[in-house]
Amino acid sequence: MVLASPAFADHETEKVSIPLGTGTAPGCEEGNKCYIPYEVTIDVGGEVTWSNNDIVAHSVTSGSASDGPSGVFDSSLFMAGATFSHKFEEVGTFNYFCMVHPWMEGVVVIKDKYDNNRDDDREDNYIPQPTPVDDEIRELKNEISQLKSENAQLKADNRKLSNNNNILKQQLEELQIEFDKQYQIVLEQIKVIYDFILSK
Ligand SMILES: [Cu+2]
Repeated sequence: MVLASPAFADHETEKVSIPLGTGTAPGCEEGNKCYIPYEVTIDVGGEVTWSNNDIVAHSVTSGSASDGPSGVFDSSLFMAGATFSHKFEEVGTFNYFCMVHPWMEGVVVIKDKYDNNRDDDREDNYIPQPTPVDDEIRELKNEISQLKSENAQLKADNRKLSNNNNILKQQLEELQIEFDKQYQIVLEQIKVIYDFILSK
């Protein structure tokens, strides 16, 4: 079976730029801007090309400034305006740095390629599937976010109820005051009538 997928072709090459000013002084390492992009991911067999867009020579050397060269690839010094390419034949994560400017660091990630020409039973064809644990975690996360939104709704309802309660209390107090006022008026009227009867 041949599955033509142009998506795979997109993962075979990557370009990395060494921007202007990276070699002048440290600073590009803040925000990982010494090699741009800082990290590239391609399929096994793919090629990464670095362009030196700075005005001084740099290197692209596998390893790290602290541990030294790992020996997987090394451009050695290449000049301003020049490029260096390396083809990656093994899966892995390859850190690299510049031999002359140790603050310059980058990463190349080489991924297994889903190659349809291989036998189906090859381990290389393995595509990770979500495990039951992943599903469970996703379900729990959904449940948590649902509970959170329910809780927020309950809080809002509670606030509304307590507001309504305060309004009702105030209305009741006003009614009580009005009632007392009317009661006093009626009492006064009764007293007037009583006095009148007594005076006869
Ligand atoms: Cu450099």
